[in-house]
Amino acid sequence: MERRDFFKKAAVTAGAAALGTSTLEAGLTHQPIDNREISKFAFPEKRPLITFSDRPPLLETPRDVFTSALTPNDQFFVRWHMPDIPTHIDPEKFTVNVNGLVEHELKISLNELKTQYEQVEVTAVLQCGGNSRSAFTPTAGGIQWGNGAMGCATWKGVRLSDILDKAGLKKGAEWIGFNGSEKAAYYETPEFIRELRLDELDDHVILAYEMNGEDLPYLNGYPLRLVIPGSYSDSWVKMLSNITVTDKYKKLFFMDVAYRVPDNECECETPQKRFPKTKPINKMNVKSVIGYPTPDSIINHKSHVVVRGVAWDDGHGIQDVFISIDGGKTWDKAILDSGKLGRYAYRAFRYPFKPMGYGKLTIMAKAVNKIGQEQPFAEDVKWNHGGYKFNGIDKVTVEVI
Ligand SMILES: Nc1nc2c(c(=O)[nH]1)N[C@H]1C(S)=C(S)[C@@H](COP(=O)(O)O)O[C@H]1N2
Ligand SMILES: [Mo]
Repeated sequence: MERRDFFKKAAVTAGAAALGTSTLEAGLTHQPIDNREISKFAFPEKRPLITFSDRPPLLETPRDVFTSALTPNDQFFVRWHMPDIPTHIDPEKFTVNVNGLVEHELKISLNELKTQYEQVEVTAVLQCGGNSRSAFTPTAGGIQWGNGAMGCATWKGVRLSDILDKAGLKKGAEWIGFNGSEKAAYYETPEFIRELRLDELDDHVILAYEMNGEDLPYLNGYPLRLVIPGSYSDSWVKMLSNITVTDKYKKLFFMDVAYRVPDNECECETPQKRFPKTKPINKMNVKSVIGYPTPDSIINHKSHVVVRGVAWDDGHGIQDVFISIDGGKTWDKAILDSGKLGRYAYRAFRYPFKPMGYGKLTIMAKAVNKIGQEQPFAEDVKWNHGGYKFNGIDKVTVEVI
């Protein structure tokens, strides 16, 4: 196994923006949700992507990538909270540690993970809870993501439950904490730690070392990350170094402050009247995104156009995707792919049609899942101050000539 060195890779990537430099403006620029600029710089193992910040790296996938059910690793979005990410990881020496309320503490090497546990695969959507945040009005605090803080990959690794079985849970074990390997830049900033209830974790939760048949890219959490199909990716801890089992929930910043929505029926509030009680964002709601055409597409009158995109939910499964080309008055069924990637994956859809008019044409997509939940019109999505869980009907306006 080769030693992985982020900077070596950086050196061979033309025009690479290495970690630790700050060539781009940080963060919170408000670009329109649709036409976002792709950076001239590329990070190691990545193509140029929409770049909000390079320290920490915040990279969004452009819309036109969402025409097929799997997202290529080199175009997969990236989100880190802390700028100080390890840049050298030795796969021979790396271990993930399991401790706390367990019978046997474990230090598992990558090699042991790959040889001493059953190897499993799951194709699952990884979506930030703040994906599409820029569609909220008034503006909700946080990175103003367009629709590309998401992707779908086939993850390979071992079941978390198999590891916990090997460690043996002690009586009273109720919570499980996961640490990433990166450090906060200032001592006041909390480290990236997530806690989950043991009874929320089912057999689909894995520790993954592979993504779409390759080692995880550095920026997506090499060498090991948590994969929780159906849940927002905020809990999918990257560069996983430590797993601690406890009897008590600890008040941690990322659990108790971030990634929460109002704990009421509509999960909503107003900027003037914030709802006092909150709950974790947890499961994903039903959503779809159009990958083609894009807002800069020019299409020909009476030509054969195929609208393409992806739809997903938290694992109930997609029943239908409907397309409207008359501003949402009438809807027609799109054709879905076979669904053979499983219930946690994107369903790719396509919808062939001939544009009969001229000028501006708006195309909308609406997904419905197997339990009848459907996307609301974007205008009807309820506001929350964190800007989480936006799932309004997607629309793209093109020019017909
Ligand atoms: N160690 C670590 N894991 C992390 C984070 C982080 O900052 N550090 N961010 C989380 C958030 S908020 C998201 S959206 C996803 C992003 O995963 P990606 O960069 O592979 O797309 O990682 C999650 N896991
Ligand atoms: Mo996120």
